[in-house]
Amino acid sequence: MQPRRDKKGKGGETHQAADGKIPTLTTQQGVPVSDDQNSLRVGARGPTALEDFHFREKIFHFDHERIPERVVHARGFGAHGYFENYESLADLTRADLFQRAGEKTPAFVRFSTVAGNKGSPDLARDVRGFAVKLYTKEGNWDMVGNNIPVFFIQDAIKFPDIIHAAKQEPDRGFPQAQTAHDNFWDFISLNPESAHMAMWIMSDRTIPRSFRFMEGFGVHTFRLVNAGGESTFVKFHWKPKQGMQSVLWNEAVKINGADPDFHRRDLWDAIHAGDYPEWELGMQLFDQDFADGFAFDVLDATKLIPEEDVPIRRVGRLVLNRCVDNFFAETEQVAFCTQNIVPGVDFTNDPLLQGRNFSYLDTQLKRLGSPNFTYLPINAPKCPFASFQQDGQMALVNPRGRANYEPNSWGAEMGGPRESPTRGFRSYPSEDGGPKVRERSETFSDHYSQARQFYISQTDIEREHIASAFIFELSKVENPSIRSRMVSHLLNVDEDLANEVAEGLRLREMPRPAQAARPTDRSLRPSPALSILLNGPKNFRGRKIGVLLTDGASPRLLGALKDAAAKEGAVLRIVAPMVGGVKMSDGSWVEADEKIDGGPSVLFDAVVLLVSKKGVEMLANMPAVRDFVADALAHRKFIAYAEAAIPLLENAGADIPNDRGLIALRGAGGANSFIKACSGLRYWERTMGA
Ligand code: HDE
Repeated sequence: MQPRRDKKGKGGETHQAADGKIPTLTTQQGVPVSDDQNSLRVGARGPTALEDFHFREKIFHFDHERIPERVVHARGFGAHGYFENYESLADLTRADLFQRAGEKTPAFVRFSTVAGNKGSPDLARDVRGFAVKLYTKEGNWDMVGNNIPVFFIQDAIKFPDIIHAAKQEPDRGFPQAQTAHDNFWDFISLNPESAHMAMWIMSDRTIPRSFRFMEGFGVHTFRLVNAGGESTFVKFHWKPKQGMQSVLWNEAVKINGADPDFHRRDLWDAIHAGDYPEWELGMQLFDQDFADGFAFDVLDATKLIPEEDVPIRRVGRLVLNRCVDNFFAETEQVAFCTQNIVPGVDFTNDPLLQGRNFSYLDTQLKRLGSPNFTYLPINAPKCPFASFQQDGQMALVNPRGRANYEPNSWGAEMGGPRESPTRGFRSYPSEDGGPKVRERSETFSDHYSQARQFYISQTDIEREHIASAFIFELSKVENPSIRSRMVSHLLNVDEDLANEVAEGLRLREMPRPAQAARPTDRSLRPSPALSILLNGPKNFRGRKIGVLLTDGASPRLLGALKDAAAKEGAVLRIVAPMVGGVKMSDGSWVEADEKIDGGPSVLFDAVVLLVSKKGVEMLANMPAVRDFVADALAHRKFIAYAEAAIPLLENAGADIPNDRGLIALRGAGGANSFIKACSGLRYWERTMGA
């Protein structure tokens, strides 16, 4: 950094002046500012003068910095990238972005949590939003999805209810960013259509390790329409090339304290390091015959189609390679709307989707304050666009010429744009008709079969997590009858699960199974694709290792670790007693990334205890060090250790001779076998702890 020649004012305040290289500070009107440290006063100790237009403008603008946060999905993080199409899908759709192999379409993605307010922690147990804006050559296509393929409700008219119930309770204004409270489980237990989603949200899907390690889903059934007007039903999937991974609940709680920005920092760091996350766009394609024969209604957003029934065709990849320049301008102002689709894609009659198509425009107007939000750079199409919409607040793009209506007789120069029967969007002419009724279709009435299918598709570890999550959440519910009602639904899903949860809650009396509109179909086979652990990445790429390093540690071992991690594409972070660094055994210095109190092991996927004998004596009594080791063990992390670290492990209760998740570091061989072991992500065989 250049040394500056700062000046002091009479009161000792710092003044930094513009020069040939540093631009001059001005007002928003462009008037140069002489002093930005002092308001205009009548006498140095007197009242502030009303005519101080610089002060007035600065405070006025500050007072208006906030816009309403999103009513749901308030907390989010966005990044830019592109979608690359693998092969022409012209037989299926006329959507321009799918016509040519290798075609790249600019994209912006915003990940989010649903229930928490803008300042809530990243590791709340919650559904994650996965909203993708594709700036195609024929207009913007917004795929506003989630990281869970089903939803809580079947009809959009219930959306305000489920969201009210999930967010803070209205009398007390808490708890925020948690579903562990009475109102939420009251609503869920009175709405059996939520049973399937309840299983998903109690699974590890709602505590992802990173945005990079989660799937995305379009949820609803959509249509693809080709140039001949033929329609194919489609469900959209985003498959992370990095593989899936979640944290443990005990970790999530601690991460929220240690780094509430854990997910956004992770994405920021990965993109800045050039480790660009990728997802493949998957399509489940099916026709009317399949839809008619499928056991569930494809218009019901509480149901999925198992990948084993309709395989996923991977048609392209989404790469995120650029962080935003300005969080507010891009991540906050981006406006996704489900009704933003392009020629070649169309809606179905899913009542949730139909309702969403109505809702999103409203919410953008409320947030962004003007119908001209479409002209903000993050929202504007990147293809030519022209309409006769005009005026309104903040009209940034204004048509030239005399005509602001059509048809008109002003000709090519002055008359403005015209409709295009060939290129224009045409809705698929589906045959819809019937009496006007407020009625839920009977084909939506099976609430438990797929909830059960999800549960039996999980590994034992994942089932255990689901049961613990129900027990945790329902233990926060004050009203015992709500706890019991929830267990009555679980009895329709799986008796073992219901029993485990009832025991965990110490229910004194087992309720009768909830009355079911349709009995649970127990013949549905497990769908292995629904498990995270069965679909693990089997490598350690993009994961993070925390190395606890002390003075006197071996530079040779650190070098071997660095090489092994780099080969695997993993990141190594140094955690030390002091941030100023560590003096190694050969007298060299290693910079620290974190002081131990700020770098607990929950922030890493695996840890290394690279300490010297003297270092251990100094660390032994530090609570942060004890937690570092004890948590790493309890969270089933792979731990590499130098011999001097043995007392630290023993103090934390490690079973060194039998625990194969503990790897002794002796030279490059030790480092390599540690990194190799890490590809299992966790040493689940360790039975102690969380
Ligand atoms: Fe949303 N949803 N939603 N939603 N949703 C919003 O729009 C709504 C639903 C989803 O990063 C809001 O811009 C209704 C399902 C994402 O900016 C609002 C219904 C799915 C995002 C809205 C649903 C989603 C939103 C609030 C029931 C998964 C964040 C702010 C029919 C497929 C996008 C905003 C971003 C945001 C309404 C249900 C995903 C109020 C009425 C199902 C990822 O318009």
